[in-house]
Amino acid sequence: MKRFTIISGLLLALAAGIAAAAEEGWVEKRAVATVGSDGVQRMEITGGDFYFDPNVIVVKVNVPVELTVKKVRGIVPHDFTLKAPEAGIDVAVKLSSDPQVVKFTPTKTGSYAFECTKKPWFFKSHKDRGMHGTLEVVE
Ligand SMILES: [Cu+2]
Repeated sequence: MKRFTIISGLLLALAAGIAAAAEEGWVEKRAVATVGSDGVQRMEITGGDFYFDPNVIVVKVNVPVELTVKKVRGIVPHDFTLKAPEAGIDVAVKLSSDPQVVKFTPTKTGSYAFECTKKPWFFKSHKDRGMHGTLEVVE
């Protein structure tokens, strides 16, 4: 009887672990933007089902940023949304397989979240399925 309790306890813990992993499949993909000879830091970001690659992007403060955002082929619509008015950033673009360039200059150091805001009715949001990341603005 005692053994049965221990085994069912272990199975419960295992099931909980699997459920947690399925809920959040987010794995960090960090990239540091390089400053071009024209003084602009550039980065390409690809969105897919349900991720951004990279999903942690490091940029320098007070240096212009150009993000090239695009979507991998697929029928699911995605967007790239980064609202950080305190740092001079206000971005919301629908992703397409044609790359689009987003420009801004971050004016304040800090970590700013970006995400896909899509949420089909009765389903989990794309953000909850892993479509989110962080822009790290550093000195
Ligand atoms: Cu999405």
